[in-house]
Amino acid sequence: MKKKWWQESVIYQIYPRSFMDSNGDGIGDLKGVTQKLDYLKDLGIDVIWLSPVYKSPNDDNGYDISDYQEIMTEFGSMADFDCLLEEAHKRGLKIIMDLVVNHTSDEHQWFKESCKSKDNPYRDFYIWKEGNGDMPPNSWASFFEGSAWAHHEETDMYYLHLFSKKQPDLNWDNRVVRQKIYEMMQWWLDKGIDGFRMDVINFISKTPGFPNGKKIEGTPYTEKEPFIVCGPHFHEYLKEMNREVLSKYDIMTVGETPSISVEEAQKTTDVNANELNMVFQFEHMDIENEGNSKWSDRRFELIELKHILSKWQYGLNDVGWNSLYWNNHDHPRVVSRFGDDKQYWKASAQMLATCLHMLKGTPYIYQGEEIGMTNVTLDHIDAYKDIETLNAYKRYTEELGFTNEKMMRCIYNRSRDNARTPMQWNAQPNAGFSTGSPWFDVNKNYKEINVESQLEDKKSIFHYYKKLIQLRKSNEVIVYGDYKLLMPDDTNLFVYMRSLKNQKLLVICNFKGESVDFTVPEDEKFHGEPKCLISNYGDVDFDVQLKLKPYEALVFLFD
Ligand code: ISL
Ligand code: CA
Repeated sequence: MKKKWWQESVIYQIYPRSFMDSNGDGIGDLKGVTQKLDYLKDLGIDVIWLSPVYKSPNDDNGYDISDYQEIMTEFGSMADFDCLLEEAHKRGLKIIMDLVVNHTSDEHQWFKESCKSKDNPYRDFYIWKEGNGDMPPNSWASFFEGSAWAHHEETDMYYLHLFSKKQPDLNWDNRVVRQKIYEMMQWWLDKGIDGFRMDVINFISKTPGFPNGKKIEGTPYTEKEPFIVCGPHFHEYLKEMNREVLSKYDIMTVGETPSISVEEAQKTTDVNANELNMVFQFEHMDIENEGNSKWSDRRFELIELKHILSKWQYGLNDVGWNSLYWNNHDHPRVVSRFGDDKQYWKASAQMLATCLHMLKGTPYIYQGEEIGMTNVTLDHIDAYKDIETLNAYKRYTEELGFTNEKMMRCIYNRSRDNARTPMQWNAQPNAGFSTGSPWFDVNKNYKEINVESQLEDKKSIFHYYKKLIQLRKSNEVIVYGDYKLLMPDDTNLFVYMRSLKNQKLLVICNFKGESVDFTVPEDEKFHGEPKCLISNYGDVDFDVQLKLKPYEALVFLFD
């Protein structure tokens, strides 16, 4: 396979609302991002993924878009965007945009027209159905709780919204809708942006007839996934989009694809398929789920994590390409989730970074991950902001018998708000994020965890990430080497190998807050001079037997 720039890149995700506020109104903005470009350049990343910055009533923090070609007022102006893009490009940084086209906001002009009458030319832009007597057309639940169908009084029909009521699903089976979306994409690409992250792109094609799935225990709803995930025209529409838009530019694309299988991911990211470059799979993000529900207070098990990640490493080794991520704006902070945000905060954050960046694929860093930002535990549900969290609290405590204590534990474990507290820049008030009153309180630990202090400390998490990124630039085996899991049954260590031509990389990660013994598996032979490429407690000489310190990570190169 021909080498691609996006395979050798590291991506940094910015959630603009919480990144940097330049004008003191408490909301992060585009000028704030521009101010921090030198910081990102110093970190060494290649590409910025901007979460949505378009005009939006913010029912779901910008994932509900009312105009794809305008900037959200709080974030600035189109001139600010152009300036950001120009300044990024000057520094050799690329920018990819979030493309949210499974749905729009209900305040989008198309939807407003669509509501006017059954014969409005925009009616068919959305998914309208007659009710079932007094009931919605089927018994699918929205991802944000309640029925996935909203009743529209004036025309006495229902529209589909897989997410909030204010996020009606577009009808991709309408050729005009697809054409409008492609034109809009082209408009952004002609401005010079470098690609797209495509929000729930594998939900765009729904099974006709909208059948009910299996009943979901303890709820009035039935499963919808079999009828919305990678539906009948999913690949056809992506190929069309690729042919008409993507293939005309040197860009990168990553699809956000919840519930995707390895087989579907292969079909989507195979270079010969001409669809997308890579996808975000979700299996390791769902690892603590209780049945169908993410609301659990369980901790993950390493064996399972290794199994999932290895399945994806093997599955996309020859066909397709992996995106590697530990967190984003929808998931808890990784150091709290898979590491230890107390005693071994630094070591575990560095170990996790090592474990991810040495896998095969394109690594993503979510803002604040590079300084080990942690989850939050807010005292009361009223302090939370995220629509998913608030709706789930209501349903689980009122209908499903969870006590307040139990649900708050689940929220501490899984809420999207864990990732949405403002970026911690320094020890000044509001962590230097804003001179005003932040839209969401900063994490109380900002005096201990912030960018300024880590820039000064050469042994910080920040400097460790910087080194990991540099290693990738100078060792092909990190980008292109084949993956092999070693010691699959070990409950403490995640050990794997990467190999390319004569080179071998041995990656040993201790996921336990205790010392653990390691012995090279007997059937693995390592030839050549071993060199310790990176480690989080100081360099170690290679030996067939080693004692790993708590959360220690070691990477040896055999050349
Ligand atoms: O966040 C989730 C689990 O807690 C997912 O169900 C999430 O809603 C799903 O991964 C889709 O996410 C994307 O689309 C949503 C938006 O709310 C998310 O922020 C976005 O990343 C609707 O646009
Ligand atoms: Ca602002």
